[in-house]
Amino acid sequence: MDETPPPVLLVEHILPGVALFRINRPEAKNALNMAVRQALASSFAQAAKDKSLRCIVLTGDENSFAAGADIREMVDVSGIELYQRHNERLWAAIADCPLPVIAAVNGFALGGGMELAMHADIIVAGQSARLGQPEVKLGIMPGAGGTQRLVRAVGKFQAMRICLTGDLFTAANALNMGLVSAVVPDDETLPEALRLAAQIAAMPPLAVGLIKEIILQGADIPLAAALTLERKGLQFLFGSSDKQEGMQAFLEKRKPQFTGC
Ligand code: CO8
Repeated sequence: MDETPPPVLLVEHILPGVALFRINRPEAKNALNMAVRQALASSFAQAAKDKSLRCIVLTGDENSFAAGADIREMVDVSGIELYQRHNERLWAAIADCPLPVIAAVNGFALGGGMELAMHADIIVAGQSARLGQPEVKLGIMPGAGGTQRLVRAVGKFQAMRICLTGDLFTAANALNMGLVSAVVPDDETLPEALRLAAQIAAMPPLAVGLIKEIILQGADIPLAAALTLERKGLQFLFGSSDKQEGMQAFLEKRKPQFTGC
């Protein structure tokens, strides 16, 4: 009998230019143990080098996107051990991914799971999704952007409420706060994420890459510098074949054929 455990992350090239990463620990609500984090880091790093890819969709299952870091695995970890693990290097592989990432969130996105979703560029949530940063209830605090990405996304007063109470909130609340991009019926979450991914995958890749890079970089620097960055990105794209093709196709009333050059 085959005793090999199932992979904790399923990777599939599901549509032309689109990879689907599916966290696969249903027995633990997709809690992020070290194996999942390492698999995520190496899959994102690999995808970043794959010239055939244009977009990544990241998901869990119908019950849970990810219920946070694995508490069983953390309970006996000391502060020094945690420091020496340098988990930030694993998260960096996701944060630094040059391809657009769409999170399709059904069920729980808690703690490290919500932080993982916040690494994405677009979040599509199912109407029954429950999000939250419950770390405070465990005597700890968020450590992968759950205070910092969150405050930048929703502002001080919502971020404080979420992190200080640890209360879970609904997808509709998240949409009101600007924390997710769309809320859809639960069975539409992945299809909608894939539809967006296919749409983005058909766009000129240089423009897509620069838009992602400049929105993210620009958000953390003074406005004047960010606007310069934006202008330089636009000027750079004016030198691309895809700019010529996009504009020519519009004028000739035909579909553009982008090549990524
Ligand atoms: N870690 C480990 N196992 C988990 C986790 C988790 N985060 N969440 C759920 N599970 C397991 C349960 O222990 C249970 O296992 P078993 O069947 O063996 O008892 C199984 O999944 C099913 O869970 P429940 O029976 O609890 O299912 P419910 O539907 O009743 O509840 C909840 C689902 C609400 C998701 C509930 O399980 C829960 O509250 N989970 C914990 C959520 C949480 O606190 N997340 C934050 C964790 S801390 C964090 O993410 C930041 C860490 C900082 C970095 C540390 C690096 C090492």
